Amino acid sequence: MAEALRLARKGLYTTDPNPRVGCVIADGAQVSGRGWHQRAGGPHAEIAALRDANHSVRGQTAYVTLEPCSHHGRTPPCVGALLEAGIARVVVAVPDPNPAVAGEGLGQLRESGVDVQTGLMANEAEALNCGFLTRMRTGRPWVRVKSAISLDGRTALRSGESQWISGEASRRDVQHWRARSSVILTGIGTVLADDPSLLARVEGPVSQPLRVVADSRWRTPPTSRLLDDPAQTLVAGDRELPVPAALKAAGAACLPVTVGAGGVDLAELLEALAQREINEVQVEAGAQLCGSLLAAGLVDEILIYQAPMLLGDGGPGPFAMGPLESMAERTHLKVLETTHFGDDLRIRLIPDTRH
Ligand code: AOF
Ligand code: ZN
Repeated sequence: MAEALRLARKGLYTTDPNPRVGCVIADGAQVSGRGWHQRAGGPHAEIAALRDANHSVRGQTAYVTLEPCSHHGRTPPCVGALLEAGIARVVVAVPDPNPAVAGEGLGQLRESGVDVQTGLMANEAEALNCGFLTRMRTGRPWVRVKSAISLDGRTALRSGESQWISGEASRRDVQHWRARSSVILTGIGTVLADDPSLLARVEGPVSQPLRVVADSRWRTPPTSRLLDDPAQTLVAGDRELPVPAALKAAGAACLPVTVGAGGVDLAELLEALAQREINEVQVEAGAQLCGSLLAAGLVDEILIYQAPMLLGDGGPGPFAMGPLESMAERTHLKVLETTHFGDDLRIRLIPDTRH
């Protein structure tokens, strides 16, 4: 299964909106076929592994990182192909919550007399497809907030100046997280202040994430760099206000949404993104948007790059939340992992639901 997960990771930047899936077919410790899903519309991991085996795999075991599919999607069902090949045992990391599959793949295999086991390396397989699994289970994408902070917890000077806090190694690492994302979400404040391009700059094939701007009053300049290159940009603004013709003419997709006192209705926006088959959303935005997402309970993961510098009083933190009245109001997080990138420390966290 570790090998199947390694294979699945080869599709990290390209399978969107499909999950990353790997498959190893083995006879005891002898591997006879390896495969992974490369892109939507292409063969699933199981089919690739069956094709890779150049002799009969009858009676052998298939290790798959996701429950084999039982439905006709863009391609025919993998369960049928595994049965036809005479696979005797299937070991699966996680069941597929896709309503078109949802246990039916495992059920059909069992009914046909295949020995089926699930849960092997499930944590690793969950992390690999956090977006796809969350979208299928909840109808909204996985949301990861990325932020670069100083040792004193600030993302900018009081003046707003923020280039560059994290070092080169961190900035290179961020590109990999962008490349695996379906969407990079930012706010109009960041667009007006920094005019970012938000492209994923990595080597090799990558399906560029959709850039999304939360822009209640449709202020995105038609001349912004976001609208200046081949990757797609979607602007979400107030459904009560007219969409500027110049914005559409500049190539932006415009999504009218509900806007309240705090700006764009973020739950509604995320749901609309899930309907467009968006799996992972990476938020690279200012304190207002990140704070609103956190307050609404819409943050699944936080990626912090902490640089060894002090930025002094008055600068913002990653999440605007106003002063707290008591310690009981603090937000608890759980550290998943800490890694060094050059002089910076990368901390990966998730909300701590025990509090
Ligand atoms: C697998 N192995 O490698 C993948 C699976 O439209 P299709 O035919 O590509 O089907 C996509 C769905 O199939 C996807 O939403 C997920 O439920 C499952 N993906 N299943 O057994 C694979 N990529
Ligand atoms: Zn399949």
